[in-house]
Amino acid sequence: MPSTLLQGPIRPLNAHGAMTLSETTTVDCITRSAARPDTSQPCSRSAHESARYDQHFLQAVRQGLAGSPKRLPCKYFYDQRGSELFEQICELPEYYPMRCETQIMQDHIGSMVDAIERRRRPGSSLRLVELGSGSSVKTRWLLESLACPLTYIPIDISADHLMSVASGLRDDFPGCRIEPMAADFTTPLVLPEADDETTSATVAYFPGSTIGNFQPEQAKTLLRQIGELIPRHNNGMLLVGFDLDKDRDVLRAAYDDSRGITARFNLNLLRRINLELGGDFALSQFEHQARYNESLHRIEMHLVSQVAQQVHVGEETFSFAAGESVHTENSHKYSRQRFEALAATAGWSPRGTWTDRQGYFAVTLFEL
Ligand code: AVJ
Repeated sequence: MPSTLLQGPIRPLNAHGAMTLSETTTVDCITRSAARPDTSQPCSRSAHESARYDQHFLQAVRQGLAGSPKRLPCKYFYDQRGSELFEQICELPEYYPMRCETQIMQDHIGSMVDAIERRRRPGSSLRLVELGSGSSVKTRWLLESLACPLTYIPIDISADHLMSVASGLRDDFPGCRIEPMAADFTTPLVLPEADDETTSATVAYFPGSTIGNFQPEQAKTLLRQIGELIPRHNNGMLLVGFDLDKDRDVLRAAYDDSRGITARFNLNLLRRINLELGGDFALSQFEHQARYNESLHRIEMHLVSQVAQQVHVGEETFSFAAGESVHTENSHKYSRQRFEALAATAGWSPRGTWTDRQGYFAVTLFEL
């Protein structure tokens, strides 16, 4: 059953040829789990095998380094090494988001589930759809607490990892239907047909503050697309985690830790270009910077060229001035009000918000 879902085509929702989120040139990130490399391709390739380069990655790098200011999309952070470094980041004392969100799920799962259950017809089935499910760690609290019948649809671009996570969940939650879908959630998707007779509600789950990687306009488009996944008559809900605006020293430390793990994570992007696209970046000639952009309420990660230099990627040459930066990531921080206003423009109304004791992070339940 799930294998047919995995192999099935991902049909675009908008038949009018409108630009989808993933096609716009300004999109700079999708979820870390959605960005794992295609494991059907070897990781390092010689420069002569250019036909085997990841064309999307190559195209993004060419375009990003040719532009001014220079930038690279953060979704490419997460090869094997990058995913490991991100896991190390989550263990750092300075990096609070993962710990806070986990604490929120642990402490408030009861009232979150009550708020969701109130919207389902008694005895009917509920669908839980996760965008960029990765290892489905935080989802386990929901799967343990939501009533059956329950169908869980984890969506992730990394098909192999998705299948192994799904089989683990089937063992641990025999009462749930697990229907994995290998797809890039930033493209418009169509969910497998729900049995309308028995399914009375659908909850989209979007944890991890991945929403913060999108600029507000893109975030709005994505939130609207999530709403369009859910059939009109089918009580649509969205449970989303986002990072709250806070003291800028706390923010800066979270993205520029004293052990230099975040710096390595950022520089890994250049290492990856060297390995996979035939680049010759000298990593020691670039410095990691985390800047807090006050007016845009976001942390920006940059790689700043320490000297005037030329770098090659395949056949192409890119010139860097001393002090010139490559902008690699945005991580937007919201107040509750600003996030709710953004979601409202995409048709969502808040029904409950839960935060950690410090008020660093929030999880909000919205309804269509
Ligand atoms: C995985 C997108 C939530 O923005 O905090 C961590 C990525 N970047 N340190 C974030 C990240 C630098 C992270 N997200």
